[in-house]
Amino acid sequence: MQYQRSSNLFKEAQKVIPGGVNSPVRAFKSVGGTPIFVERAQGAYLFDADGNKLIDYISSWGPMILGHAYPPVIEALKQRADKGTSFGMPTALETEIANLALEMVPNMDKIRFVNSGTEACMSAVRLARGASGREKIIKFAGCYHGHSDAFLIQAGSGAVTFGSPSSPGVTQGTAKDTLLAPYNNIEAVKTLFAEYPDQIAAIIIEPVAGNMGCIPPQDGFLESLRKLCDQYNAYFIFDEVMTGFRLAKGGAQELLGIKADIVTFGKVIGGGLPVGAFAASNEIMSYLAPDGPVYQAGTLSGNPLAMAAGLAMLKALDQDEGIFERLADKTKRLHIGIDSVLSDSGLPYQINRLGSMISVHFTDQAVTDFETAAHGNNNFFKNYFHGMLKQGIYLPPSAFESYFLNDALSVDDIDQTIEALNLIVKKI
Ligand code: KE4
Repeated sequence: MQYQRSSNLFKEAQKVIPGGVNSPVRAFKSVGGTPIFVERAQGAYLFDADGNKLIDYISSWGPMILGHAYPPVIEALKQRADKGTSFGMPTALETEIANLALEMVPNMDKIRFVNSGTEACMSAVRLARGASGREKIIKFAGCYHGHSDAFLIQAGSGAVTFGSPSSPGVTQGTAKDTLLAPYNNIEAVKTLFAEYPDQIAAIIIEPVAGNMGCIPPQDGFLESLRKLCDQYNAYFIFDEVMTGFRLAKGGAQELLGIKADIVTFGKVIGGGLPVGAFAASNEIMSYLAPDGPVYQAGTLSGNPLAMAAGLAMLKALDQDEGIFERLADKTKRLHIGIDSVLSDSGLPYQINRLGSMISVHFTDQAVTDFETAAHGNNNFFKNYFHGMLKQGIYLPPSAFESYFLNDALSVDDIDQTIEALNLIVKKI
């Protein structure tokens, strides 16, 4: 496979777009090489600028759960476009998708649509702070909730001090209100609550982490966080931008049997168009403008094209009883296949999986949090990524990402992926 046109396109893009991309992970910084420019996609396949056909395991980082260019979504967009693309006025379509989403997701009464997962998480934290009158939040090292200042915080020095900015431009004033704990470490969270018993507005967590690779919660972890939130009157925010409408119809709340107070969505809910959302009880949502004092707004929030795509996607998922089991089965097949190849390779590796989220880590330690995820051998990962790419398999270009399987992937595609690994494993 050659990537000459992608290489040329990347050079052109770099002249006018920072880093040549509109989101950093696309730039292949952590795996090196030239990012692949895609021409089009169909089902499980990407067709890049050089005409290469690639089996896609990122599904646009989650949204394309039913495969690319899913016909009902495309048809819904075509139908809707002729009616106009944006009004800045309410439409019945927003109520229709809101009703369906709230039927699918347990335990929520109202939902507000926004334009990205970042916006959903940023708004959810503001809502929790406004409703509680408290200022601090707890997040977990390695969890990503979008690029809002409050989340771009890394573990500060010392176990329980507040975090420090992980990006220039984020102020110490912001950082002091974001407390960090290691994922799967309930003792660290107990210590934070003991240190700041009446100052913590919320815990925000990826109920199944996908931004350190895939890291499932250990038994009892989420239940213990739920109890701590109840004990200290803090809100429990599930960031389901990745897991929502992917792990189950009702997302991680349904699959793991845990009730959150506020849930955020993105990715799948928009059918590939820019949609985020956050949902909560009537009581919590009563604080949100225009009913209440917590301000949040957006010119393109509830955009009719995005709502049409999201509604078509949610309808398809709602009506397909077997979708989530099929995705989990395909992911299990991939897991077994990768395991069978790597087990004979002499390489240190871990495979984490839950539902249709999976990741491979080149380390001999169990990967249960950011620190253990960071022990992965990135050289092995680079060779793995590029070796598989040469075989026509497009994996996430970072060891700190989850794979996202889609329903268009066939058993043959998965078997071809395993065969590709078999062919390149000696070069890792
Ligand atoms: P967006 O603002 O990118 O729509 O969503 C932010 C976000 C929030 N919460 C979780 C759990 C997320 O995974 C994300 C975004 N995910 C990344 C992939 N790790 C998006 C890819 C990118 O940044 O380009």
